[in-house]
Amino acid sequence: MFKKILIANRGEIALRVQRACREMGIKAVMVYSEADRDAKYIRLADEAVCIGPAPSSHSYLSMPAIISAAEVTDAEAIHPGYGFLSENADFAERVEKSGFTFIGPTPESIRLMGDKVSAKQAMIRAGVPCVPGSEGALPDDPAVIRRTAKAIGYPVIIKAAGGGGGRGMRVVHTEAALLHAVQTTKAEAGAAFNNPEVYMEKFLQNPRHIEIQILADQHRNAVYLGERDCSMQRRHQKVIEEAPAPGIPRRLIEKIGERCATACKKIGYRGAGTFEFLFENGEFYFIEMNTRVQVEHPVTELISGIDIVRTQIAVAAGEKLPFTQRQIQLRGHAIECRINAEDAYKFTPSPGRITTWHAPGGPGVRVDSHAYTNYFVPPNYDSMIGKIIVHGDTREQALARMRTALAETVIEGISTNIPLHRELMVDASFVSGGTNIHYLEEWLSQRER
Ligand code: MV4
Repeated sequence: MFKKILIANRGEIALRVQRACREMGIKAVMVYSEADRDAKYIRLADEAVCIGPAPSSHSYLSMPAIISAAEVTDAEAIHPGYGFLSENADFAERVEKSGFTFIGPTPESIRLMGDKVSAKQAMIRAGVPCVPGSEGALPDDPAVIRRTAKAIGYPVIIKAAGGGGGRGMRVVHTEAALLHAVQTTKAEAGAAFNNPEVYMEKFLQNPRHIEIQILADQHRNAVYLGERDCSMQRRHQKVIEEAPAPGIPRRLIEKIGERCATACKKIGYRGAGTFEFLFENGEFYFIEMNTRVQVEHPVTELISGIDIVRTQIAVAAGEKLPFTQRQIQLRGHAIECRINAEDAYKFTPSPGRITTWHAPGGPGVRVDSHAYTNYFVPPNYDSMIGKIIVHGDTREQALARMRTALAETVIEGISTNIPLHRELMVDASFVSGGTNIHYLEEWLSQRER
């Protein structure tokens, strides 16, 4: 096992990975920007290295700064967390070429999944069901583009190969709008991702966002840890996640989960990963794969009893998965509320000093956060300052525990979205379960203020 790992991230996930290291008897090297200098998780570290000024482009996104920090501290491996450089294949490659282990998949896997056209082609070959669409990238020939859309049937969606997570896509409802939409999306994709390739899919109007968590080792073993429902989102930012997904029959989850695990074995995937699906009318359609640990991984940890971060580290060190698919038992229901430093309904960022931080507790309540009383939320980064995650025997119990946890939570000095979560936890449709990806935005637009 590694003796020392460098954690190339900040905030709650940096603390989460640090905790896994401590539990495994591994020394943790934290890197930090000048804006994060005084954070408590930096003081808790075995070693800490300042990697630059507040802007992430000069700190958490600086490959030379991070690799030098690993060199001077003699770390053996680098955990990228989520966001920042976590899905950057060039970073993974430079980490490995510098003699460190990248705690994640190979650069080849990251590259394959980073290009959404090659990801989809790999999944079709591996037997994972995808949204009906163009075979690969769209050609330039207008006649072929028109014919492709006609065959798929309107509405269609044009997506950038280099996009993902909602960036670089355009819905087209009529043939009259088609060619202009393709041209515009191509131009934007070329500018934003340095890759003008686009592809076409049938546009699904009211799907749910269901994702499958997988874990794979370097010995071609792969398992799935069930699904998460991440449909409660606003502008492609998830707000609430839960596991299992309400109302989806277990046999469907088992069928798609097996397909994902088999696909991992076929492509030689290693580490943690997430297969994102749209789910509509009882069918799963693959859209993207995330090659990192995700913000919402704790809901899966709570229902599976498996420590995903610990397993990432173990398999990166070459260990075999310590469980088989048959040994994985999912139990109960988990819900996560992301706590953001922002106005609860206007969503404007609210950085600044937290004057009171009173976290909830009790049975089945987990708080993943680096914040505390007197913590200063820097204005330079994502507004998420932590997560409240609850577990119960049933969804009803998990909801009751989340309501209690939110009622106990006191955060003063900045605005947070806690009031929004309190309202959603008693909303009739959310409480019934199974709302689609548009529900939250529609709820917000109809909500009277
Ligand atoms: C779609 C779609 C409907 N049909 N693809 C948005 C994020 C990116 N991961 C893929 N996205 C979508 N792809 C087809 N063929 C609708 C979305 C979408 C969405 C997906 C998941 C969660 C929230 C969403 C919000 C708007 C649109």
